Formats: sequence, structure tokens, C-alpha cells
Amino acid sequence: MHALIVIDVQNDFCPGGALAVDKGDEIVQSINALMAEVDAVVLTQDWHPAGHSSFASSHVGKTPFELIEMPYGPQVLWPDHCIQGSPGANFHPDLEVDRADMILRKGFRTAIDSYSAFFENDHKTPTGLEGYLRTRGIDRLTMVGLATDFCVNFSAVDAAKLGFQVTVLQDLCRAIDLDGSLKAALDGMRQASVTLA
Ligand code: VGL
Ligand code: ZN
Repeated sequence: MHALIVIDVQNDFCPGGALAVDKGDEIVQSINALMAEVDAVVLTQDWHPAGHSSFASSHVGKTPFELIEMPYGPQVLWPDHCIQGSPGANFHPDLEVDRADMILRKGFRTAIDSYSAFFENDHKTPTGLEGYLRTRGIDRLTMVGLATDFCVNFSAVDAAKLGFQVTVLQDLCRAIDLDGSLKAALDGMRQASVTLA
């Protein structure tokens, strides 16, 4: 069984949003078209409380895109984004949300971020998605969405490590690309045996 995993296609990651990914909105129609070709559709939704620890505004003297050390490891600090219930946290208005079987929210604990759809940024705390997919008999994942080098990357690598057969469709992803993060992400995904198509 084959699932399409649509990562964080939300207003704040699209042009005009708080953490806009260049051309993030260009991928929406092609993602909608792909939904008809799979056995299951999962959407993820970045879903932070106000004052989340991944926001630069929560740390005195810090500015967005700085790297800090958190108890669970390094963390990039972001502009405030995807605040629970805010318009920026909504899915892109053209994304066919009604076709989703499952919507997985992540990053909802103040003290820890969650790039991956499978584990929070401590790489240990599960989101529950693995169990959902396995109990539905899903073994093959196609991943698309935003951003290639953060949430898509972490989700794809974790999925491959868990034993899923993972393909990332690069044309249906867009990247933030901070200091070479896109190249590093592509190398890391290849190393984890993720197919980059
Ligand atoms: C993401 C940075 C912060 C993403 C989410 O969806 O790639 N990036 N939160
Ligand atoms: Zn986030």
C-alpha cells in the first residue's frame, strides 16, 4: 500500500507568509493531482503554540535563522510561524484538504520542535505516524511539500530508517536553503536510501 505524505503546505510557508519558501505555492495543483494515484493521503501541519521555543522571539537577543543549542541538540531559530489557529497555520487555500485521510499536527510542545513527521527533534519522541501507517498496511511513501531541506528531509530520512520505501518528488517540494542546507539535505537523503525523483 502506498501513501502520499504532504508536508506542511501551509500559508506561512507560501509567498506572503511568515516563513515564506520561495515559490512554495507552485506545487499545490500537482500535489492535488497526485492524491488520486495513491491508497492513502496524509497531510502534516506545523502547529506551534505562541511563544514556541523554535521562535527567535522567544530568546532574548536572538534573531531569526541563528543556530542555538537546545537540550535535545542544535536548533535553527525561526520567525514566529504556524501559530495554532492562526491564518498562517492554515493549509494553502487551493490544497484539497478534504481528500486527506489523516492530518498529523506536529511541533505542538513549547519546549521542542518537530521537523519530522515521525519524531520530534530529540529524534526519540514519536508523533504516532509510524503506527498509523503500519496498521493501515502502508509500506511505500511518496513525499512532497515544504520545505525540502527541513521538514521534508527529516521526515524522509526518518521514514527510510524505519524501513519504509521512500521517494521524494523534488519538483513537488521547495527549499528554504540556509547556508547550503539544500545540498546537505539531498546528500543526507541519498545516503539514507531515499529515492530522489
Ligand atoms: C519547517 C522550519 C520550521 C518546515 C517548519 O516545514 O520545513 N521549517 N518549521
Ligand atoms: Zn515550525
